[in-house]
Amino acid sequence: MTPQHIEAKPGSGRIGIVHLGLGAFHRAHQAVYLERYRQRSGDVDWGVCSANLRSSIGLVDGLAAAGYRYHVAEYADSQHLALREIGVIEEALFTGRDSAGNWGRDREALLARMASADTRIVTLTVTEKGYFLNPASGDLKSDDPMIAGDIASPRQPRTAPGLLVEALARRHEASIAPFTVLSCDNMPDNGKRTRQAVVQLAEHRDPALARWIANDVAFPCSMVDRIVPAMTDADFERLAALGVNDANAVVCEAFSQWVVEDCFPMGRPSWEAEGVEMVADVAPFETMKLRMLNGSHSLLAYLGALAGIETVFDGVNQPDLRALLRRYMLEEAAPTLDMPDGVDLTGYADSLLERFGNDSLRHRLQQIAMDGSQKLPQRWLTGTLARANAGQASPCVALGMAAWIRYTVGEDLLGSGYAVDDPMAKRFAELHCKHGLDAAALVTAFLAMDDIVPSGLAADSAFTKAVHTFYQTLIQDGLAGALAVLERS
Ligand code: NAI
Ligand code: CS2
Repeated sequence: MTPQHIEAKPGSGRIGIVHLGLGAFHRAHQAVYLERYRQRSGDVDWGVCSANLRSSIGLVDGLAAAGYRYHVAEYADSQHLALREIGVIEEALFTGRDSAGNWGRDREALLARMASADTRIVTLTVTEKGYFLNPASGDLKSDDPMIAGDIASPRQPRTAPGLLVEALARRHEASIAPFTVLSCDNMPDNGKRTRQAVVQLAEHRDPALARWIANDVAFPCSMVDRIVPAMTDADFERLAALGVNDANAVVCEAFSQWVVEDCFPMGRPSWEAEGVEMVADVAPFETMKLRMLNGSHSLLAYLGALAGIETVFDGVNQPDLRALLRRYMLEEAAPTLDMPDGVDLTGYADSLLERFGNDSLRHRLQQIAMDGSQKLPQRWLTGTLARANAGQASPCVALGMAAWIRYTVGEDLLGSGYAVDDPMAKRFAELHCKHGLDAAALVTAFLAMDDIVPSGLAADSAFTKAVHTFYQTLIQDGLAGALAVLERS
């Protein structure tokens, strides 16, 4: 295979966008759209300063060492690959904790960038937990130690909301118009939720500042989609075989989608020419993607991980799991959606199954299973509550919830252990410790966590009974037994 190879276009060094969360997704999604925009339009002024607030300092320094150039390998399948060199990141900064335990190496540099009048947009991919919101209510978790730290020391912020508040305060004091804040994380109403986090944090500091942010700062919502798994050694070896020795490279699928609410008072690149859908209301697309794509991902992640299945590709190629995902999408997710005319949800479900079957991606189920407490409300539970209120059963989600609860034990059904990576992992461990020998009490305790499970759903006896039944079946008869029960329901 000779891949199509597209070189980066050199920039002018001007930075118009600051990004928080220099992870795999930013490098393979927003940066790629900007590189394509730069190549097509010749406008080299929308350079990016990309920062990591947590992990990893290695990527930040590695990018600098590589002259801020890296590669994105876009695989349609194992035979079709486009290799892009990306050059839009002009600067990379690190504000997290280094190996010596010191915080904020580049914090001042980042805040200066964000406060500069040249910065017109701040984008974010800090994961759902990086907003420090109660997943069910969307309110700021003011008692979280990181947020409490930013309340106590607002001029030395450590969190994304804290950096946004401090940078906006500096602009306000200097009478510089605010930047637009564009969340690119998989959250429902991600713009509104980001505003909520920032305004609620600002209220602790200065109610007038909070009012200014609430009234004058634009927080458009966006729906983002591209499967970008964490890199594996095998991915690096595959690229090396193609002559690409790049420690900062990312592998992803060829498909990419970005739907953005068109509200950028300070201007923006003309992304629409690159296929970005600039719309008035993102909500239907965002909900569709969260419930159908991400909802299926989570279902496969917990059931598959419990059965020792490693990747999405391996799982979706098992006929019973593929059938489960299709049933979940068509019978439990699609009916909860209110889409504009012309959207074919059956076609969408089938296209997702095809994407999951991409033979060039090793998307680990353990990666998707991470942070379930932050993901399940929007992926499964809000839609399931609406169905419960209408008297409709959701057996696939009930099975998924049982699998998630069992997953949080930290050991699969075959006895292999793994780390439960979730900001609420400590609480889960306490519940397992307390109720480990009493499955019914354990399930009841998990369903009573009202910052994850909406109270209306926890009070729905048909749903809770189904979760209890599936949990018992999973531990007694394994995945096959649970799928057999599902087939009969
Ligand atoms: P990654 O693991 O490569 O990067 C995660 C980024 O989030 C890092 O920059 C990390 O420093 C930062 N982060 C984590 N916790 C944080 C916290 N508490 N505060 C501040 N920053 C924090 O993950 P990746 O693939 O870049 O995904 C990040 C997010 O992008 C996802 O959580 C999701 O919301 C969104 N996304 C990812 C897609 C994918 O396929 N990878 C596709 C669509 C959206
Ligand atoms: C996945 C998503 O990690 C996860 O939870 O469901 O990151 C998924 O790969 C993307 O949303 C695809 O756009």
